[in-house]
Order: sequence, then C-alpha cells, then structure tokens
Amino acid sequence: MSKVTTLHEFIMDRQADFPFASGELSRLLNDIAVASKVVSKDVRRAGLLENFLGAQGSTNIQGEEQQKLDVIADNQFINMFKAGGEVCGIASEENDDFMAFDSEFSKNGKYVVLFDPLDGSSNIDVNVSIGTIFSIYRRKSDIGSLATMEDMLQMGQEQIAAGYVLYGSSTMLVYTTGRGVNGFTLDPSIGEFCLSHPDMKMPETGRMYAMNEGNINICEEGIKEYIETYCQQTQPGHARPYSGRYIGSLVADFHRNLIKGGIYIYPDTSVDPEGKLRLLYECNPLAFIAEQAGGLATDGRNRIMSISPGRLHQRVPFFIGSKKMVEQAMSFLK
Ligand code: AHM
Ligand code: MG
Repeated sequence: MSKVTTLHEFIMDRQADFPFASGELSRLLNDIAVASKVVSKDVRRAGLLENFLGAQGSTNIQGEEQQKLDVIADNQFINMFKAGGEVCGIASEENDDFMAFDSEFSKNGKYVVLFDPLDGSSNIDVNVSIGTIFSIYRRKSDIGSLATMEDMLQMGQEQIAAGYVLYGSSTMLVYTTGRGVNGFTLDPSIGEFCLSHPDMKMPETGRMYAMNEGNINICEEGIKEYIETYCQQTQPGHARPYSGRYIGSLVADFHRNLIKGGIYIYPDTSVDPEGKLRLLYECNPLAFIAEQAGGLATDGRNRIMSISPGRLHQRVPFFIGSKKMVEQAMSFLK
C-alpha cells in the first residue's frame, strides 16, 4: 500500500513554496480543516440529535430563513478563527455585519476569512449534500489594529487561498493557494483528510448543465435561448442533448462539474435582479478554484474575480464551470 498523505502533511510541505512564509496560513488552513471535521460530524448525526434540524426561527440579513445547522456551523468556524490568532476578522453569509476580533492576539492576525458556513440550506433537512465555502485574504489594515470593511471588500483576484468542504457521501476538502487545486477525502476511521484528488483539472468541456429551470421564464431571454436551443437540443456529433443535473447545493453541483465537466448557472431574474449567489462568500472562492483548475467563472459578461465589491452581501449572476461551456453560454448573452 502506498503512503497516505494527510492534509496536514501536504500543507506543511507546500509551505516551502512560499518564500518568507511564517506558517500562519498553514495554521489557518489546518484550523479550517479541524472546524470542518466538527461540522461534518454534526451534519452526519443531525437527524439523531435534538435541536440540529429545522429552522432556527430567525432570518439572516438577506431575509432568508436560517436553519439550526447554519448557525451551529457559523459558530463553529467563528470560534475556531477567534481562537487561532491568524485571523483579525471575518465576514459570513449568516451575519449582518463583518466581525473585527478585538483580542490583542487576534488583532495581530494577518488574514481575514469570508465564508458561507453551510451552503445549500434547503437541503439540510433532507439528507442531501451541503457544503462550506471559504475565501482567505491578506488584510489591508495595519497589523495590531481592528479589521476594517476595506479588509473585507477586496476583489476575488486578491484571494490568497480559497476552498470548500463538501459534506456528501464522503466529506471532502478541496482548496487552492493559487498553485493548482487539490482534493482531500476525510477518512472517518482515522479522522484525517487524506490526499485523494491531486492537481485537479476541470475538463475543458462537458455534457451536463445545472440551473434551476423553474426560473427559465423570469431570466433574460439569452439564457432561455441557451438552455432550450442549445443544452436541450442534440448537437452535431452527439447522440443526445446535455443532461440536466441540479442539486440545489452549489458546492455539490460545482464539485461534480469540476470532476466530470459541466456548467452551473444562476442568472439574474426578475425576482433576484442581481442574481442570488453572494460574490464574496460563494462566487469568488469557487471562481478561484475553477480558474486554478482550468475552468472559468463569470457573471455572464465579466470575470467574477475582477469585480470590485461594493458591499458585503453583494449578489451577482453566476456562470461557472468548464471553460468552453461557460464561453458558449456567454455567447448567447451578447
Ligand atoms: P444558501 O447559501 O442560502 O444555501 O443559498 C445558496 C444556494 C446554492 O447552494 C444553490 O445552488 C442555490 O442557492 C439554490 O437556489 P434555488 O433554490 O433558488 O435554486
Ligand atoms: Mg450559500
């Protein structure tokens, strides 16, 4: 049997790739892995535990109903970041405002983390894959001071690391620091993430599209045309049209497309005129991973990672996946 590489070993080995790295980013990535193992344990046992499933009875700033596990996961990650000392502040999809950690220890942290603690809320109670998405930036403000809004509102291209954890039939952590994408599967027997998908590459094209087609008549005409006249028609050289695959958990849909090739679209609609997904917590981190794996992420017209964010919970239309498929979809919008 060949030697298993754990995430911890992998992160430590890669630290040498960054000149003058002093280990904080490595520690932060390890902290995220530990927090996600705790969340994974909670997700796996949620149906058996009291107070883990169902609605929390509150809504987040975006007016969406929070699930109990959304809040549990949010607290788990925040507590880990507060205790770690590498992070001076965070912003999360579940909180109205960003948090600047005020202990002397945290004020010396170099990084901020923006994250969606549990994405795919509508799937929590029905045992369908859900995920955590995170994005790490170097702070703009001075070390030793409180984190600021400017630290949070950085362009996606400023990310120094990003990743996601998929709580699926197995738990996987996939991340990038800008030098390719690597995937790790949690081995529950030893409680370690182990390298299972080294140097992941997204196929240039694929045969699957993911979109909530309930929105087809409330989105712009070009999208309807792309779906109906392209995805749902048999193209020359193929025996059948594309296959529709929509889980409704972005992490799961993205992960499938990363491995098998495909496109995910969440356009702007008359109900959500800016789109539904959040630039900072969902789109930027997945865009970084997509690009690092050879894929593409746009808002239908512009590169996601070049959008300058104006506010924390900003939403954008989202087209992400295999490069040729995203380009094809965009050609219908021109
Ligand atoms: P959430 O962060 O509240 O879970 O919302 C994001 C989710 C994505 O995971 C998913 O792709 C999309 O919203 C599903 O939305 P819809 O139910 O409108 O199709
Ligand atoms: Mg989300």
